[in-house]
Amino acid sequence: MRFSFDENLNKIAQKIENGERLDFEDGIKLFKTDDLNALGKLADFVRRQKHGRATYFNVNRHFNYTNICIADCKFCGFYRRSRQPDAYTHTIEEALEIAERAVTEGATELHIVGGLNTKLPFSYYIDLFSSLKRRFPQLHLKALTMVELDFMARFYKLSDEELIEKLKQAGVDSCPGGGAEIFAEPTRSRICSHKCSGERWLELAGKCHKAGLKTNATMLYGHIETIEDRVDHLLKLRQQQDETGGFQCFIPLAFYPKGTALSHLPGPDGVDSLKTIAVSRLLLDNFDHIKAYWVMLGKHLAQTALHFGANDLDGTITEGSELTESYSVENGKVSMTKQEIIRLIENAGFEAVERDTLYRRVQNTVSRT
Ligand code: V47
Repeated sequence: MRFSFDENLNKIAQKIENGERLDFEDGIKLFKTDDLNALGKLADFVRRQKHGRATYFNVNRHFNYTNICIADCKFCGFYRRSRQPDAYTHTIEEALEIAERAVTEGATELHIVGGLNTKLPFSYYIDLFSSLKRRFPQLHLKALTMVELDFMARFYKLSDEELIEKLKQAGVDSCPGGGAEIFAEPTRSRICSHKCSGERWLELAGKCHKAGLKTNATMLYGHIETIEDRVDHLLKLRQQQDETGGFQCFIPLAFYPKGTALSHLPGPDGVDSLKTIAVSRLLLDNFDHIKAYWVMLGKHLAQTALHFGANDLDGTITEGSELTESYSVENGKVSMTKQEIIRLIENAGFEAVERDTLYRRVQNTVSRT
């Protein structure tokens, strides 16, 4: 039996077997293939070479310190203007209470992001991180996207290096991958004209890596972007990873239109999401981890994505994150128990491994298999 009825995939499979790097044209051909099974098989082959059957998850919680934001992104249903009745900024005390609950529930990570809020003094951030770190030294603070860092450097008139150092000193341990959206113009300006450019996002990620902070990377897909935009995005990330090597994980984010200025769009379907995960695994040959983010994919599609190159399901998350609730396809529900995640992974034929943010195994939580 021939590997694929798509001749392009047969040629790409050969390149992968020979350990050759895929290029832009390969990326386009992968996205355009109709042979989903063969694409999945290729991605699964690479995933098993890297990780075998191990599939990671973590116990975490998201905390969104403010929903007030000046960026006005078309795909976002979370942000508010400061005068809107449901605009909020959490106090440090509230942050500590949320972290306390997270730690009691076994969380090893707090994922902290918020809007670009011009009402906050720089001291708010320093107090936030240093208070959390002082009270919960064992809790990993994965905080602030490159877009927030760009805003802070400009707004508080700090050099990038100075800013990163101050945040590290205050307790930030690593950075999440949000804000990358789609790097290519003119698409980026059409969906988030007030955010920093793709080049700036990558520059800041490189500076974090050089300062010893690991970061993640994302791509928002399924809105107005083209296949070319997606491949361009992935190759720019690959290039940055070649240069500074500090990306831990890539997370394709499925656009969820409800409640946004792009609510007339359908969002990506299941086949598109599986293809995007698989192509990411194949193009990003220098990324160890590809995350199937179940909040946006839905639990069952995220589980299926484990056969299409993903080796991470993200976390238990738990309720109380306004941002995750705004884009959750699970009817606004954003929590899973550890047992539920382990069951999803095992039922897909993989071995569940609880990890911390830096992908170290957490003792006593591996699956039965
Ligand atoms: O930057 C916003 C996206 C991101 C919508 O680093 C939306 O481990 C879909 O980056 N539909 C924030 N997506 C979330 C994020 C993330 C999530 C989980 C893990 C990690 C990690 C990072 O969410 C934003 C934007 O790209 N987003 N609105 C929406 N309506």
